[in-house]
Amino acid sequence: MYERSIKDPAGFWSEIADAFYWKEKWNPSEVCSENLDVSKGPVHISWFKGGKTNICYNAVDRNIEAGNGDKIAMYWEGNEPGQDGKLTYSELREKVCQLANYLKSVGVGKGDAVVIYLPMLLELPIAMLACARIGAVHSVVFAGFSADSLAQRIVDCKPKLVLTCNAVKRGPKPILLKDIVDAALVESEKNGFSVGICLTYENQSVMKRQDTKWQAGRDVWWQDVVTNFPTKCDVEWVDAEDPLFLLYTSGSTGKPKGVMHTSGGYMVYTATTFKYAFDYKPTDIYWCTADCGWITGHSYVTYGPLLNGAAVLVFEGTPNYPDAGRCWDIVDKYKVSIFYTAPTLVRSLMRDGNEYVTRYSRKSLRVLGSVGEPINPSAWRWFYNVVGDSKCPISDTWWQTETGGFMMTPLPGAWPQKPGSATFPFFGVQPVIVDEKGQEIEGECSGYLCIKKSWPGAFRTLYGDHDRYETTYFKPFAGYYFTGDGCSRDKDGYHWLTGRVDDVINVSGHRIGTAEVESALVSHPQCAEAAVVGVEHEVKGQGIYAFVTLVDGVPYSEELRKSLISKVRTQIGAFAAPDRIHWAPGLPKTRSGKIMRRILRKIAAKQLDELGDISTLADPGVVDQLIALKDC
Ligand code: 6R9
Repeated sequence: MYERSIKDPAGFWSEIADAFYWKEKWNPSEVCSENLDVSKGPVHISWFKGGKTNICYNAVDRNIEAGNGDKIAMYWEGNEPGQDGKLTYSELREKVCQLANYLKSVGVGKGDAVVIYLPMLLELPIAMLACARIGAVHSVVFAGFSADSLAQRIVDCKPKLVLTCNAVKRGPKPILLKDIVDAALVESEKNGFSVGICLTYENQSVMKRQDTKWQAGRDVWWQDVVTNFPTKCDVEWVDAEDPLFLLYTSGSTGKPKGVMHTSGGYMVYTATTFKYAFDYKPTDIYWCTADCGWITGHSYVTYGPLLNGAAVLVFEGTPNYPDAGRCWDIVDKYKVSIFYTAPTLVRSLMRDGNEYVTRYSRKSLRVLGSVGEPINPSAWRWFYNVVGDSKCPISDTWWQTETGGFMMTPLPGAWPQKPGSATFPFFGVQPVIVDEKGQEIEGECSGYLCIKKSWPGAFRTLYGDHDRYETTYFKPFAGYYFTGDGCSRDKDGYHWLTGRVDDVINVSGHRIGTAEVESALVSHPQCAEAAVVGVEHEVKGQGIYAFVTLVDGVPYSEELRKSLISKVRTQIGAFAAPDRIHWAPGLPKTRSGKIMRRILRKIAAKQLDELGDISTLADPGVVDQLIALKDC
């Protein structure tokens, strides 16, 4: 199949796409059209041009029409054990239609943006599907982002409406989401954009409506309006290349990038990757621990599985609440057969000991999956031997927000695995490893990972900034999509991802731009300058290590350290809080003023005998000062 997908991509993908419902078929001569080479004109990618479809119809209605209306589409397990729910495909369609009808009634239509800031309630995938049904463009913002980050995204995509809920509990801790949204709406208004409607779901088990701050005229209770609408709603047929969603992700500059995915290619790609990479069978119960606020939750909690008619488990809580056995308790409760998670979760549960795992049967498990960062071989082995009882293959799926779906992954049982390797490319994907000059290198090697040719799930642009799209992804190596990752290939042709080669750090599988953290730190009135690097972290993969130069005369203090960290929490979100602040009287800079991060990374990693050549620094003395202050 792989060979065919490369030799005849149009034929290969057309046959697969034929299994979906298209209101109008695509133009057979335009299955794929692309230019990835900036020297030949603007970069563009399109798939199934001329086709008209709807991903919500294919993910929901098509399953009902196939006779599976009574099959469970989604199970919901709440934060507290014992709190649960479920929806059949028919019930899911009713909920989606009611919300879609409400959205239409307030003037949301095709092409309009809707921002969704919700925790993992079923209302989150329902909201995504409702937007897709009427051709609106959803932009889900992970509900761990701060008010400032939410405001920045709102100002960029100018939604007709924001969807949220009043409060949520994460573990033992209540979080007042609506307060965060209120602050974000004030902030976006200051920046010239005001949101007309804030549709708020009353999460009654956590907070009653009378306790929720309210702005009459703007705020509307979900339960008051949505349930009054009809449970049927016509589908808006959209062009294959119409936008489906925007998802903001971090880049190497401070401003997040609005990654844009379109409808047709994304639909075909997420469905196909899901089916093969997890060896999906209709009897499976599938659980992906990702939040819908990230791409994994878009492609592999919502669209990919539902497009296959799967039963998906949505989990609101955290893996160690009430204790470290929660995941396996859930696996047994629902008889989960496919379990897809991140290395950071594996490492953190591994630390808590085997007892929490072996206490549960886990006998329903069949396939395991990993995503977000390279999985280190010791975590891989623990996942395989202890969690999977040495019988479940692990699909180590390498991909990105930009790629829409899996790019490299083992196919369970199809070829021998190597712990820590994402193995080989998925159908239609042609990875190449290039050197600094952009020359492809063959055989056993390591270098920069690029992709030759497009694939249906590829992102089509960065919202409102096609120039940045070309500059970031297509200019570094002419003619290729540049992933931002380093990669090596071994003698058997297996691929080993070695992490980001740009200024992006990967903390617990979350991408964070060093520039974003730096700009949050320097917005502190007592911070003169900051430089952030990633440092190895036992559980999170990478931790955030910040070198901070204070304004002249300000003394170092514990209080100041805390207030710098809290600045990052409020500007980005708690998940981006630095693990270490290292006071820096000065930063190592070249004579042209460029910070030499290479040196900072070595200092952070305590590899002081590997600092390399520091003679090109404007003031080599700063290195000794930094080392002297390492324990401050
Ligand atoms: C899906 C997702 C993308 C970056 C990517 C890479 C890292 C993801 C990986 C992996 C090694 C894997 N990454 N999966 N590295 N092995 N299986 O995580 O998207 O948030 O955009 O992050 O994550 O560095 O470039 P996103």
